[in-house]
Parts: sequence; C-alpha cells; structure tokens
Amino acid sequence: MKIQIKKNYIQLIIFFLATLSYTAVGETSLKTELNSGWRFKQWRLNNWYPAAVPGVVHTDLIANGIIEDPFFRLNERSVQWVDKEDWMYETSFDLNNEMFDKKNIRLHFMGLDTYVSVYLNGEKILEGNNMFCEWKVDIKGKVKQKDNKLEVLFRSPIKEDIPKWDALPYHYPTGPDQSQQGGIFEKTVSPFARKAGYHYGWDWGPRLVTSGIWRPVYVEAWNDVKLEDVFIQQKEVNKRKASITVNVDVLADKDISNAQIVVKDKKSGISYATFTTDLKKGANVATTDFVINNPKLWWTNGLGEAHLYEFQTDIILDSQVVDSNTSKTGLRSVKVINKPDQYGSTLYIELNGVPVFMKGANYIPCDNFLPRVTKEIYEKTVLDAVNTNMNMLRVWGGGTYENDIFYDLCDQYGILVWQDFMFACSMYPSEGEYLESVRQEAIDNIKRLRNHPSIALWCGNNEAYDGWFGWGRKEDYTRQNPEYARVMWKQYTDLFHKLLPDMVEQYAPGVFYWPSSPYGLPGQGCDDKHGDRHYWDVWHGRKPITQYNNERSRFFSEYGFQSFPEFESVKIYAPESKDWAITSEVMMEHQRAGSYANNLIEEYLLNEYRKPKDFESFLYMNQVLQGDAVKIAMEAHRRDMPYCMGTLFWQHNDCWPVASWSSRDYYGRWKAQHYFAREAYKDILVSPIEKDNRLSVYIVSDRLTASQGDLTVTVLTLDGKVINKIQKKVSIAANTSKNVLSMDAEHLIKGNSKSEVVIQTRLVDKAGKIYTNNYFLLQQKAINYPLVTISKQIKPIDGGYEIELTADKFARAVFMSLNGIDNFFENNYFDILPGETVSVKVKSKLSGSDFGKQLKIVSLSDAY
Ligand code: BMA
Repeated sequence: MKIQIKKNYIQLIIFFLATLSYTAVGETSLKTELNSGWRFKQWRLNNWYPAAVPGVVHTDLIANGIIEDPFFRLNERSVQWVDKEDWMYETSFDLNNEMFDKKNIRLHFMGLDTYVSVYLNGEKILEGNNMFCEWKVDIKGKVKQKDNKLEVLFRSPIKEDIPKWDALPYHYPTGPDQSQQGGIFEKTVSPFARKAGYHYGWDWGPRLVTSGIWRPVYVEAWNDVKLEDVFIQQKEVNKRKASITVNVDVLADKDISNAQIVVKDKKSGISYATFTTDLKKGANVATTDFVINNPKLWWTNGLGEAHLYEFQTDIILDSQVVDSNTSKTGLRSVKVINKPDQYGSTLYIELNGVPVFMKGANYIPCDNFLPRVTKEIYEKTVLDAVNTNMNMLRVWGGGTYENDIFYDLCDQYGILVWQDFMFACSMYPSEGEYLESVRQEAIDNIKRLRNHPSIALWCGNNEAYDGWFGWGRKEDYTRQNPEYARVMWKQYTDLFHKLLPDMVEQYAPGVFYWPSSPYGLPGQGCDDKHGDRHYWDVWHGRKPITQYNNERSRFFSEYGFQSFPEFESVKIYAPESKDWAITSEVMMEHQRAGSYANNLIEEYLLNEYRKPKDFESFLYMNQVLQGDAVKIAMEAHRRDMPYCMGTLFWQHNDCWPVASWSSRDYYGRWKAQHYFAREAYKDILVSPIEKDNRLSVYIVSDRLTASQGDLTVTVLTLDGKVINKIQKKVSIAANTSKNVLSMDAEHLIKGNSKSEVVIQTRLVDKAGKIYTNNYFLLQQKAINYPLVTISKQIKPIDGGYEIELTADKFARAVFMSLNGIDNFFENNYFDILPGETVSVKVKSKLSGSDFGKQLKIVSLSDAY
C-alpha cells in the first residue's frame, strides 16, 4: 500500500542554499552485481559450460564452440533446436559482512528472458514469465554469508506456448512469425509470450528465439529505508519557469517520523527543496513541489542545446544521509497536438511551445542477441541519427524497451523518442494473467523511463489496429466465427484502450498516449487526413517511386524501400563467390521478406535504372535506388509542412546482416540512403519538383527565425555546358515550407533534351551556408550518363586521408570503397559537377600506399 504524503506535512524551501546540517557519510544502501562464476547447461544433459551474465543461451553456445555464428551464411538454420530446449544457469556467491548484516537483502533481476524459475539454495524464490519486467525478491533469511547457490532455469518458450496455441479454436493473427523456419509448422506462438516479437523472425530478421539472464542481476542491501525511485515530474515548463513535482518512492522497515528529504542540484549543491516527512512501514510516496525560475530549456537536435539538469535526492535520518539518488533530466514542455482542424486531425509535436517537424527513422533492436549490444554500438547508432540531422527515433513495438543508455544518449543529443509498447502486428490474448503481466511490464518500464526528456509519447502498438480495420482481419475473424472476432477485439480494447493509457496516466501523468501506429479515428482504418500513417504503396504496393510526391499524411511514421548491404558487408556473411547472386541460398536466407522482396528490388531497378552489369554493381545500384526513392519521400513530406509534421522512414538499423529497408547495415555502415537523409534532413531544404511541366522550387526551413538567401537554379548538360542560370533573392520563412520559384520546365532547359541535363538548385543563406540539390526531369534510366573520368588527389590527415575529386563530366552517385569495413567515408554516393572539386575525409588505418591501391571509385555509368 502506498501512502501519499500530502504537502501539508512538508516544509518546502525553494532555492534554499543547503547548509548541509547533515553528514554525507551515511549508511547508503549497497548494491553488487552478480556477473561472475556463472555456468550453464542444457537442462536434460550434464555438460556444464561457462556462461556470461548478462547474456543469452545462443551467445554462450557460440562462446563455447557448440554452435557456429548464426549470422554467417546458412548457420541460422542449424540452431533452431536451441529454443526447444530448457536451459539451466547457476552461480554461487558470498556476501561480505557489511552486506550480510543489513536488515534488508534482495535480489534484483533487471531482465529474465522469459519463462523462468529461480532457486536460491534449493528453494524456489521466483517464477517469471515476462522478459520486459524487473523482478525484486526479498532473500533476507534465505541468503547465507558464504556459498549461496543461485539457479535460474529457463523453460523453452516454444514448449511453454504450444499448448496455449493448441488449446484455442482460433489462432491469433501475427506479424512475420517464422514458425516454419523453427520447425513448428503453422504454430505461430509468438503472441503468447511477453518476449521481443522479432526473436520469432521478422521480414528483416532471423528466427532466433533466445533464453537467458539478458540484463544484470544485483544483490541490494540496506537498513531502515531505501530510496526506490525518484520521479521528476514536469508539470509546466516554459522559459520563465519550470514547475516541478518530485515524487520520491521510499521503502521503510518501520514507522519513522521526521525523515528529511533534500532535492538539490548535484553539481552546485544548491537545494531546490528540503522537507521532512513521516514514513509508514512499507512503501511510501513523498511528494513536494518546487519551481525553477528561468530554466535552461532542453531542445532537440538542430534547435538548440539539449541541456540537462542533474537532480540529487538524499534521504536523511538522524543527520545522516542513508540513501541517495541521481536523476538527469532536461526541462522542456513536450505536447503532442492531436486536434481536429479544417483537413481532419493533426498529429504534431510542440516543443517548448513551438511546433517542431519531426525528422527521423524507426529504430529496431541493434542485435538479435541484445546483451551483446555495447555502449559503443548504442552511441554510434544514436550519433548516426544526430549526424543525419534527425530529431526523432521511433522505438518500434516488435523489439524491446531499450536499455537506459539508449535514452541517456537521446537525452544528451536532443533526439525525441516515439516509444511504442512492445506489441507489433499481432492480436494478443490479453486477459487474465497475461493482462496482469502486461500491467507490471508497463509500470516497470514507464517508471524506468519517465525522467527522460527524450520520451515524447507512448504508443500502444505497431500496426495491430490497422491490421484489424485496414488489412481485413476484422472481416476474416468475423467470417470464421463472430465470437472469435468479439473476443479478440475485446482483448484488444482492454489492453490498448484501457490498461495501457491508464498506466501512462497513472505513472507518467500528462504524457501523451497514442493507441497504435498508425492511428487516425476510432473504429476505422487509417487515412491521409488524421493522425499518423504507414505508407507502403511504394514498395509493398508496387507504385512508382514518384508516387511519394502525391501522397499526404499529417505525420508519416513509416515508409521505406529495401536494399542489400554494400559488397564489403555482404562478404562478411557470404564470403564465397558462389553466394554472390541475390537468389543464392545464402543471400535468400539473409532476405527475410522472401523472393517477393528480391523481385520488387529487381522490378523497381529495371523500371527506374538500367540493368546492372554484375552482382557488385547490382548492390551499388540498389543502394542508389533506395536512396533516391526515400529522398523523394523525405522531401515530399517536408514540402508538405505544416499539413504534414513528421517523417520517420523505415528503418534506421538492422539486427543482423540482411537485405532490408535499413539506411545503415548491421555493421553500422551507412547506405546511400543514410547519406541522402543527412541532406534531406538539414535545417533548410531546397527542393525542386516538376509537375505538369512546371518546375517549382520549395524552401523548407526548420529554423525558428525568418531570413533571406540567394537561390540559383543552374541547368547544365551532362558534359558541363551551362544552358541556363536563374538567380533570385528569396525569403526563408521560419518553420514552414514555401514555394519560392515556379517556371516552365521546357523553357528552362531551352530546347535541350531532358535526357542530357541536370538542374542544380543552390541556396546560400546570409551566413554563407550552402544548400544544394540536383534534379532530373526524367527517370534515371532515361538520363544519358556519360562515362566519366574521375581524378583524385589523396593527402594524409589525422586519423585517415582526405581525397579531392574532380570529374570531367557529370558524375552521378560517386561511390568510394576500400577493402573491408574498417573505414568511414564522411561523404559518399554524391554527385560531382564537371569542373567542381569535392573533398571527402576518410577514417582509415591503412598505410598511404595500401589506401591508394585499394581505393575504388565508381559512378552510376560504370555500373551498367
Ligand atoms: C512495417 C513495420 C514492420 C515491417 C515493415 C516492412 O509496417 O512495422 O512490421 O518490418 O513494415 O514490411
């Protein structure tokens, strides 16, 4: 039972400079991680092997040489037995005197994947059934000072859930659950487990159903009181003041009067609030309010500093600090505006009172084996968003609520997070025990993440709503039996329209909840006038890529186009030349959307481009195709501002090496699309577009102040003759999109053939910042790209080389590569105008002569 301690119990002191009347050397609670001495075995066998905790069974099997890397060639197929087995993990541990003597000792499991029984010294202490929950178990009285045996037994999630599947007269529709690959035929059991959906396979992911202690395990010990959680609730924030309520969760062993709580700035020690409170035995919530005047606001990438405050909360008994908590957060107001307007209903982000266009991508887990995602990988993944001028990532519902570090990085760099709850593309058996388990999962994760300024909203699920109303599932199940449809829809509403919004309201009051992505109006499929939209008619719907120019939405939360990784990446998982065809067994295994997707790539490539001359050229041209396609979409969405207020392409990353919609491959290599996104997402976009023989130039600005610039539109032949040049002073309106120039296209190219010209738009702002964009009046296959000679000069610089490139004729999508992937090209897949010099820095450890020998440079006309 939690006791709300009202304000009248507290003495509130605002901006009180702490005189530190207490000593800072108290009996703070103790914490130690159980990460050593672990071993594991197949439950029914007797061979024990060393194990890593945190970890999962697959990575332990790899480390012990029992299975081979499932990401290599066809190996994934031969590890499908792993998820049909039960696995036992165990370790032993001692406690030091100090810990052992504490009045309270508990085990804290940050994450157990998934069906698990935990035994301490032979006694069962926990039954777990949800990978996304934390588990805290009191072990005082059970734990010994020496030689404690901790055993963690994972039951096969497949064996556990098949009986549930068998028992039902109907079967839940799922996402791409690859049960066939797993050898369990049509038994798509994924909806039954509270476990990352993509483990069961996805249309970009292998089927690798893990088990294991996937997050850290701690022993925690304390006397009398423990600070369980501090919630820095931002009631109202603007540039004049931040009104904050701090909710402090305190566990107490007994009734304690006059516990003192101090909330202060960690660095300066300046106190925001000091109050005393009476604690009752058990769980307490102590609450106080304070105001920070003229706060330094937190802004997203591109709009200002993502300033963070560090709040320290101390609990003091008898003048001694007995426990302490530090919470970093940014002060900002984030509102999601979903209001009817003349067109339908909006969906946009208002940050600190300003509508902000969201530029970003959808994020999936960085690996199938989550514990092996290092801090460095998280950092690179988030920085690759930051450096591409993104301000939002959507944590998609088929993966996991990410580790703290992911959100810390988003906080630090000004990336807002659209946070899905972990449900994607299925209907779920959400009643009874299942629903209760989700309740706990929601509480644990909302509480864990609620101090992060990056969290902009919580969203119920990915595509389950659209699946029901938009993909015909409602009709399907009604046809099977109206009762099935009734049950499924009731379970759906109980979960996504009752439980989850209630949990958000209770544990993160005021934070916006969106029932599903996409979602528009209640009771019907999604459209282009209300809410968000997943637009897949280009790609899944086979429409031409220029169709992106005609589609509208208030917020595009998904759209995308597939490509293979670059050749150097492919060679890591498919090193043998016999694999080098997109239809080879190995390449197909690493194409989880099947031959349908390969056919689509080929179809689009042949419709839009010319036939690549070999495998390597195919991979390169596929990346250019993907980059061009998504560039068209990103620009169209930004031009449609403010009707449209967000564009998140599918998808930012991969969880293994694969052909997918990602803009960066599993190894973190930028595909052409990622480089193109950096251009399309700049603070100012100059975007030409031809319609009905009129070429219009739009300037889209995310800047919050208006200014001016010089726009030049140059028409060149591909061998470099300037045919026409138009110059104009233009106003750059603040935070919107504007058509600044419109002209007859035929007239503009002065009778030259459209196949022979490129139009370059170039904007120079007052500070001299340059924004360019090249445009063609025909499809790429109709452009007569000449063979180009590209000359290079290489000079060593710190950490690598700088290459200066010039071309005798127009060079489209110039791609440079070296052997292997241990290098980074600061720019790639760019165009070179005849006579222009482009310089590119490359991070590389190669010697000068190796670098010179290995450097390969191609442009589009070399590829067919
Ligand atoms: C989207 C996603 C994923 C999927 C992608 C590509 O709608 O939500 O389910 O991977 O499409 O098909």
